[in-house]
Amino acid sequence: KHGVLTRKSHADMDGKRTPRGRRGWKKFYAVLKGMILYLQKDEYKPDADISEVDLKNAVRIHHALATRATDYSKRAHVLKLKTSDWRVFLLQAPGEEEMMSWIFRINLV
Ligand code: I3P
Repeated sequence: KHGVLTRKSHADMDGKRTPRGRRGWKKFYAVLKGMILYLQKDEYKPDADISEVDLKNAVRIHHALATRATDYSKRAHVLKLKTSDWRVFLLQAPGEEEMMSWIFRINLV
């Protein structure tokens, strides 16, 4: 599965709130492959190598949990992704259906 997702980092690996200066929203091209959600700078190219920056932004979603971000109301179609290493991301999808589809696919892994 792939598509545009806009990401906000809410908590880091230590479980603490992501500090100010790193809490901004950033748009990515998301690709879910196996147990990894790649958040890429550019559009998906099936045969292209993954750049170093894109690898750094990749999120392991094994044992992660995706839910609708019911406690976040500033933007619409936002899901909350909690990873097994205690990170928390807010991910905004382009629409409601897309958001539901990402939640379903992430939790299926
Ligand atoms: C953050 C940025 C985010 C904002 C966040 C700010 O600043 O303005 O858009 O979240 O507020 O800290 P920075 O880019 O310097 O990290 P919202 O869009 O949700 O308001 P927050 O600290 O209340 O999460």
